[in-house]
Amino acid sequence: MERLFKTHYIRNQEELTGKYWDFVPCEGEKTGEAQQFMTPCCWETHPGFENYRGKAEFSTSFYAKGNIRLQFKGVSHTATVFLDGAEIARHYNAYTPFEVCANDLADGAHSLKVLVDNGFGEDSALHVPNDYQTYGGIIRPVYLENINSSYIRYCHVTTVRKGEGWTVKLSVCLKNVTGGKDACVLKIKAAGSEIKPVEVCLDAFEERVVYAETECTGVSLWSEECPALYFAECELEKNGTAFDDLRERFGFREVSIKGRDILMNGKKLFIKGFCRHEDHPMFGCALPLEAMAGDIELLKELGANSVRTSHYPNDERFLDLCDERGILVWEENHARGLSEEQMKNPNFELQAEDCIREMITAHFNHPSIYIWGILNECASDSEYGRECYKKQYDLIAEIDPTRPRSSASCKFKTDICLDLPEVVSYNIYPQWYHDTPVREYLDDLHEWVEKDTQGAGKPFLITETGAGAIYGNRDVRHAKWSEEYQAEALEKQLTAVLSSPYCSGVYIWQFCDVRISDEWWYSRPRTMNNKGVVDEYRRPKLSFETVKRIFKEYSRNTDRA
Ligand code: ADA
Repeated sequence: MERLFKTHYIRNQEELTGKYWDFVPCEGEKTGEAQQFMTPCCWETHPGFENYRGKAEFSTSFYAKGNIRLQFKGVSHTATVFLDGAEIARHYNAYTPFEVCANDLADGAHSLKVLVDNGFGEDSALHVPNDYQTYGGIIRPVYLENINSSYIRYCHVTTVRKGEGWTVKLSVCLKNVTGGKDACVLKIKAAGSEIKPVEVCLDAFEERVVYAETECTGVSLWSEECPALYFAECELEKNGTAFDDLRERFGFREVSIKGRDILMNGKKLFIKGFCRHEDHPMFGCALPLEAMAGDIELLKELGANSVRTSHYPNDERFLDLCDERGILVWEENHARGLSEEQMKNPNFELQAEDCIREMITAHFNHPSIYIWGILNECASDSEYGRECYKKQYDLIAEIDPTRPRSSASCKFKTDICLDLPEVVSYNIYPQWYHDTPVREYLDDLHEWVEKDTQGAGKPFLITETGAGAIYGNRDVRHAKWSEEYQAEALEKQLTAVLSSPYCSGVYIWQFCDVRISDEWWYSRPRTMNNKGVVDEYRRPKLSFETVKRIFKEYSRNTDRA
């Protein structure tokens, strides 16, 4: 299933992944040698392709007739799509979905080929050698849909409190795939409340957003403790017959900022979270649903109430799980540690903006997402960097003004962007990269933010803190890289942050150990980032119990603000 709930009752949808595709590498010793790879997959998990970087072809075939839409949930990192030999789409970025429509297919078998590239170079501004692995492959599912004349591209739902009830605002995007006018009727139901049908006449190939709203009372709110979910159902009808539909899921909740607090439905959020990469030795970044659900169980067991999708938009099924389990999500666009020079790559602006647009369009309705993040640890200390931050923040506000924005900074007292977002966030590593006592370091930093910047008076989050430990490395000296050292460092870091009167919470770096780009070997034993509280196989380190204990101790700030 595409999501954790049924998205269509009328539109016919077929998963094209979940089966073997032909795989042909285009580079190296095995060039041209066809193999069979189960999809979705990362080729690095296949014998002989563990270190393959470059281009490769994936192909399959399907039966269809008439107009179709292909949905690619994630191809890492550049996809060129060919249908029956003709190029029909190109997309950059592993972590955001894209779609392409094709018209008037003859009744019968059709070939689909995806040329996938995970290479590094000037063309790729966001996927660069980094402290995580850029895998190669069709990493998330692909869907084939039969389309009539027009279809519902997306439906965005916003809930706004109104007195004792709620106003539900909907933006429904319709697209006519044909070269002629298309007159149809849009029917919408939100949380069971029916909206007056809207007549629309779309011009040839027109894409149009239709706005509608309704009032709802007596609904349950979405919260960490009780994550109530509702459906918005849209149908397109012609001559009394429905021919397309889309079902979306949402929650009744409003996020706001009041002074130093982030509120959800008027209640202060107190974040006890983890940064998580999509990574697993058996699957690369193409985790199946069961493995994602396993991670959620471990997060719950640890007492965490939030996940930061470091450093890119996540698989929407993971977000569905967070919606269902009441886990708050900081979702961020794709970028990690880009220098000013890297941000000056001619492709940077467009690729980062596309990522933001695609991320918000696809994930708008997840009630668990309470904040959008951008540009983790990029050049927020330079004038050029600031321009980039400003543009990206402005773009988010334009597409989704309902959520606060932030950015995880490592620029200590040189950050010049703290006036831009609603929430000030810092990644700090006392007790790992330096030995300053944590509280001293934190107080000093926060005092500077309050005294010398326009970040003063805003909520303040620690978006990363942590220490490395090699699984199984126990050491009487409690030296760095031992499990003992990590547990002790996290105890100091978490206690200092969670007991400080001005922090809205903390994200531990990180949930599990992850593979990194080989280029980063010198500072990373095993060419892994070893700061996980569980290792790559999800085996708990000593720090697991430490974190669990501390997260349980700090369950304050849950009163209404
Ligand atoms: C940074 C960065 C993470 C990771 C971490 C570390 O803060 O945001 O991606 O690299 O440091 O392990 O040092």
